[in-house]
Amino acid sequence: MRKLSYLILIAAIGFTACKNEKKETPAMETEAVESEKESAPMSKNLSVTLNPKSDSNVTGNVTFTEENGEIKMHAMMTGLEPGVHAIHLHEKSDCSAPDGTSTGGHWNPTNQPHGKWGAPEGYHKGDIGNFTADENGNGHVTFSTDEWCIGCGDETKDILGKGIIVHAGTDDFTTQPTGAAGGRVSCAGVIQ
Ligand SMILES: [Cu+2]
Ligand SMILES: [Zn+2]
Repeated sequence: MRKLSYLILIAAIGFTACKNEKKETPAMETEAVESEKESAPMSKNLSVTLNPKSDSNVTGNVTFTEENGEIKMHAMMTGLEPGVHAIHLHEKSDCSAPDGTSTGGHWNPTNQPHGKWGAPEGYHKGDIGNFTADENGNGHVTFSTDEWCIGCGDETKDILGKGIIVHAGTDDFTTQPTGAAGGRVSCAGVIQ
């Protein structure tokens, strides 16, 4: 009888230990997955709002998505004058000035001349280019590149902390260093 209860005791200890072990393992796995999510925040997906500048009515939304080392930008705007407008990344995310000049000049971390994106003579990393607003004042831009990143820390690629500016006029791709695109009618900071 004593021998039997001893066996039961061992069995009970064994069972408890086993149960604890089983409980702990999935709990630790869950924790690991959660901390992985935290260390890679929503940095691969960013959506920002364009606000009117220079007494315009131009509003909009710009999304950036990073996938396999490529950034896709999609901008949608309303309230534009029908016709061709420039859109650039400028060097600062500060949209506080009524005319948008607080964003500084074009984002140009590689010290290149202003130009058309991909031009052999050079171009700024912010030289997205021109788009056309329709007769209702709506415009949209899709743009993709592997020369940008979202939050990678490489100052020649990282768009975080930059500003998006929509211009009243057209980028001529030759006037230095602005493209003579006219006033700044809408602004967004590229911030999380
Ligand atoms: Cu600009
Ligand atoms: Zn430029």
